[in-house]
Amino acid sequence: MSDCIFCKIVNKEIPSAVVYEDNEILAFKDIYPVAPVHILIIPKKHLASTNELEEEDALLTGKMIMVARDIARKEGIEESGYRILTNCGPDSRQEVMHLHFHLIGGKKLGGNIG
Ligand code: IU
Repeated sequence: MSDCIFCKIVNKEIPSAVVYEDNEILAFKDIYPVAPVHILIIPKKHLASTNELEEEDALLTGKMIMVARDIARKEGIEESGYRILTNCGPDSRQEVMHLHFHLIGGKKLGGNIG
């Protein structure tokens, strides 16, 4: 999508600190990290949020979680723990309308996610 900032990051029109890339998935450091490890895992194809997922995307989203897990391992937070979360829609405060999973860790996280 031409006006989507994450599509521009996928297309390298906007630079990002890439930590993982394959033909379907890109992972890069969040520009406003809330924890020592804060990485966004996104599908290269444009999907606005989980609301747009189709049956055929089940493997893709499964791979995104595996990528997050592998990055957590590389970042050394596998044992200390981490969160993988995605926001969907206004009540969740989703800001970027391109599906993304946040991988957050590297510190003791707050107990309230609601
Ligand atoms: P949200 O789930 O849509 O609220 O999260 C969007 C995230 O994208 C947020 O943590 C931003 O800091 C992050 N981000 C980014 O890493 N690079 C950008 O160019 C933009 C937002 I715009």
